[in-house]
Amino acid sequence: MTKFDAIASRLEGQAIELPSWAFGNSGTRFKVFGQPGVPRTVEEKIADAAKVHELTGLAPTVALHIPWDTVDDYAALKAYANGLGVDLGTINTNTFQDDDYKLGSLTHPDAAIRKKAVRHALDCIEIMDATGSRDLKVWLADGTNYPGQDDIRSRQDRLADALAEIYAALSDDQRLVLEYKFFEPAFYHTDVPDWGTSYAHVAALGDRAMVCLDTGHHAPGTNIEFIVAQLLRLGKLGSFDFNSRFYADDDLIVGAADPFQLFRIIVEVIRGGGYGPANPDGHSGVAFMLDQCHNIEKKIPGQIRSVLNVQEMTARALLLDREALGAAQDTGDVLGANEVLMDAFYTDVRADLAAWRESRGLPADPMRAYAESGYQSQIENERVGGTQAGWS
Ligand code: PSV
Ligand code: MN
Ligand code: MN
Repeated sequence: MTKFDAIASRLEGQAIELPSWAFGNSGTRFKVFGQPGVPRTVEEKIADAAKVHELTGLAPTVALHIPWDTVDDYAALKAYANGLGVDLGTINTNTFQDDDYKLGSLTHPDAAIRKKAVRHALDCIEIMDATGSRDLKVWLADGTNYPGQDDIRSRQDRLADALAEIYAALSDDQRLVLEYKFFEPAFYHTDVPDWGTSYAHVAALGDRAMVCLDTGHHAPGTNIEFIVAQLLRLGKLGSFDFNSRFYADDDLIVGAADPFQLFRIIVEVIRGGGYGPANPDGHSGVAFMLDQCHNIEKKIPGQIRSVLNVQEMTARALLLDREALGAAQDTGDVLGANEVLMDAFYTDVRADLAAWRESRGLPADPMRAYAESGYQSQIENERVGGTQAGWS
């Protein structure tokens, strides 16, 4: 049995949730580039996500962002997704694109605006009831631009009260994941800037509140795998928004900027027991999601490449010889321990993965299979007037 054969079964069932918004047109504040064939409806976004799953077997669920993905009948949307072989996943709240939220949403100084933002989250929970989604993801653009603009301490208190109201509306099998980000769109301070603040809030809420770690939301040089290790140790790592970045919140293809960092993160996820399906109680099992935009490359191959990158680094992380690593660590063999880790990282698993995919009835090379499938030209011919992703 090869080393790869020994870990192959652990790749079975790996699931990476796709963001509906990755399929729409996107860009920066300088320019949104339109692409032919982009989805015009939520259903078309789901169809594109289903294509990624069909070719990779890695992406069984699609996250929705509300109100970007608003429909009349969410149960019908779920049935539509199921018909294409995928399901609906995390419901993302959006309290950042309404004039009322200029000074904040859940932290706003005006109670009426806070009430409106809480109402939005409660509406999202109703959507979760219809879609059967487990996770409500809350990311807030709340913050201030200038010192003294608002009382940063009071904002924490308002946030705690609002989150408690939202959390109380969840059913036993639903979770709240609170995403942090240290800057943008607010530039002086944000109200949930770091994992510690997110942790403080979710710990106060209860067992079904967890931290969401978006890999693009840290200061350059931050040791993200350390945060992963700590949150798993505390039982509070709920989910990832994966993407990669060179400078800011670039939302590039995960693993593109720094595959070694992705490897190190997944090593810690496995080490901390966060890899694999959730327990029956649904309280553990870290959700892998993508939060990306494909501004200049085609969307569907961008998503295929992304899930393959995660799979590839997962395979390498699973190959880590934990016994040899532990032995080297215990004897203080600094370079020996580092070598064991690097051996796993440098293992080229691409040929093994291709053969493994084929043995499971999937294309050996999903990127090529997509290029040859004719799907891209079909959607480019059929869809005229595609919509912009909610985020640009
Ligand atoms: C904010 O930068 C963020 O990472 C949040 O997850 C939003 O929901 C998402 O981006 C929108 O793309
Ligand atoms: Mn995110
Ligand atoms: Mn982001």
